[in-house]
Amino acid sequence: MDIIKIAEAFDFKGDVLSAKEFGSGHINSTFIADCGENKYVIQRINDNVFKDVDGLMNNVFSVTDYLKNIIGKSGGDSERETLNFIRTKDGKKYFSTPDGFFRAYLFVKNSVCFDSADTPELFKKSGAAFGRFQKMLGDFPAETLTETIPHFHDTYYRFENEFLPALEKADSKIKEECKSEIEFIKSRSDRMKKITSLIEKGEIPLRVTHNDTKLNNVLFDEKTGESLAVIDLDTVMPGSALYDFGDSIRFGASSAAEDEADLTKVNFSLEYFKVYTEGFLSEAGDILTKAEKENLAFSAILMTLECGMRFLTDYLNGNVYFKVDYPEHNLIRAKNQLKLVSDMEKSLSKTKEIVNEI
Ligand code: ADP
Ligand code: GN1
Ligand code: MG
Repeated sequence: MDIIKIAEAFDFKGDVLSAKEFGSGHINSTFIADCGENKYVIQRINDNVFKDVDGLMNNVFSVTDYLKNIIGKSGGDSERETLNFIRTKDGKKYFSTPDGFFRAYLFVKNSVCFDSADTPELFKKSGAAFGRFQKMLGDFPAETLTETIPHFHDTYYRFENEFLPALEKADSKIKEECKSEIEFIKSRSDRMKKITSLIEKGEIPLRVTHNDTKLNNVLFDEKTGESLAVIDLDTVMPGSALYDFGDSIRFGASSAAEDEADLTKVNFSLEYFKVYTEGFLSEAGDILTKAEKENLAFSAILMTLECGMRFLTDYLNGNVYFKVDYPEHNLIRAKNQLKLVSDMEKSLSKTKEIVNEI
């Protein structure tokens, strides 16, 4: 795959001088193309994960157009505060090649992403960024969006249709190896329908949500340290604000990385839970309903359990979904997430109290 050739298919300003791989996500492959004055991000869309590339690209173009309009009206800089996708020279939203599907957008200069929050202030800012993102998309017509990954945060669906079938097919040696994790997940299947059934009953609203709210999906200004933009928009689709809140806590309120193998280092931080909640509610507090607020603390447990179950499912399936650096990577990630679930369960009365106080 010649990434320079791919870069040259896009309507960039200036000649492509170089292009190199970049980023640490588990799904897409990211490259930076240098065109002198301007730099661009190029991504190969993982079409094993995103089956409907056309629908996906229509989503991200329409969401970012919508955001650019809001940012512009409020006097912001729409070239830095959201993604600016660039079409191909022949006007297409992405470039199809035998090596896969590629899309491109402006690289935001002097920006930085963080894989962990060294300070509570940083994590609080990410909460405000995701809360603001939620608020800005409050009136976006949800029915125009394609569901890029159906049942993405339907935890019980994933349990029944992905985890149990993977278990069924796995050989007995692997099942023995993961026995305690399998039991841990199975014994919690009763609570997996909680958020989806609140949506079905109309007790909490379906909104346009991000659905992959890891800290490293917020771009910060390198000079001011302030948040700039929410990125990685492939999973923006109808969902619950609880998914966004819970997934951020899962990733950012842990004392260790998602794949830390030494579980004594993996602890849930109440301090980080508190500051994130403050940040998130400072922006989205006015639009969230009472029922949503009452379930914020629980959502962190559910999103962490779901992610642990997804990692374990992928391990049982032979690592076909998430990128891995070594064969047990997904098992380590699963154990790590389930340790966090235990911690969060023990802290549930405290996290509820924190939400109430805020
Ligand atoms: P992934 O699916 O790999 O998580 P992301 O869209 O989150 O892909 O991008 C990966 C990384 O690339 C980000 O964490 C960030 O460091 C960098 N990045 C992405 N978009 C931009 C941008 N517009 N400007 C600067 N850096 C970016
Ligand atoms: C994946 O692409 P990335 O790394 O931001 C995954 C998320 C998981 C996350 C776990 C489309 O996100 O759902 O929570 O890994 N994205 C998709 O780190 O499955
Ligand atoms: Mg990302």
